[in-house]
Amino acid sequence: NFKAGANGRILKKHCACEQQCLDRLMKDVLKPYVPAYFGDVEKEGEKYNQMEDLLADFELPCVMDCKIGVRTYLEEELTKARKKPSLRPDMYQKMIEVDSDAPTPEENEQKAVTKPRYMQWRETISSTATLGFRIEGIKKEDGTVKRDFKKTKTREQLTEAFQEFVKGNKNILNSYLNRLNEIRDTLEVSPFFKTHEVIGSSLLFVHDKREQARIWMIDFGKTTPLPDGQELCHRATWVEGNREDGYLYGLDHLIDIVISMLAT
Ligand code: 4IP
Ligand code: ADP
Ligand code: MN
Repeated sequence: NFKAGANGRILKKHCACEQQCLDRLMKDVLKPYVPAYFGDVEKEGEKYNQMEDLLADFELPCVMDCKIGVRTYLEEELTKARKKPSLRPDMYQKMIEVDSDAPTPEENEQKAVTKPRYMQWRETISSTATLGFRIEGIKKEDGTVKRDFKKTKTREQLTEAFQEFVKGNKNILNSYLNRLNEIRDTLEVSPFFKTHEVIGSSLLFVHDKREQARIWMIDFGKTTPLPDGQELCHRATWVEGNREDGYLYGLDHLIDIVISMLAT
């Protein structure tokens, strides 16, 4: 999905939806908190979006990807699955690898599940459904990647994972907290954020042993504009049709956990 680009840039497989978001974000108050976008390019017959490599200024970066929001799939994926359910054997396999008791008898017979069914299951076994965010993965400075956070669900489990990520370093934690507060303050006044449903987007945490620590918003492949005149509050409960994403609901919890960690 990714390719190294020229001078501190990366190439991500092109997606028109993400391109439109990045174009709009470059003109929004959120610009400092998203990777700089340099338009699309074609390489070896494939189209890419070209953006700033957020790791470029770090020395052996530690990286954490947290997916924000209470919902991780689009409403249209629900409608589609209802009208014309497409069965996903790959998602059934991913499900039984984590919990062989999770599928219903019918799903076991089909050896397949629908996409929203899988996504909702992922939301409820992790912290997404209750706290509005989850850890997707952590890369340590030695380059090793840990992805087994699928069942990381409680405040205590999240605190432990964060603690291990920063290795108990309070300077780093404090820089992260300041950055999270800046991002929240900016989201609350951003015209882009008011008018877009932000699904499947992550906050990317990056620090190194020089105690440089920053956070950016990434992944706008499922971020979609609302119809003219409609706005989201991003904290309200999602009910089908209202398109609420729980982005700020999740960010509030994330900030609250970091504050508690700094207090102890
Ligand atoms: C993945 O599930 C992630 O949710 C992907 O989201 C999603 O891609 C995949 O759907 C789904 O299979 P696991 O993380 O449990 O493997 P992301 O890309 O944000 O990580 P979408 O297409 O929804 O962005 P499919 O339909 O692409 O398989
Ligand atoms: P996908 O849509 O395939 O899930 P993402 O945009 O979420 O792709 O990116 C996947 C991973 O790639 C992130 O978790 C992060 O580690 C890395 N990444 C994404 N964008 C950047 C960037 N601009 N600079 C550096 N690393 C990035
Ligand atoms: Mn992603």
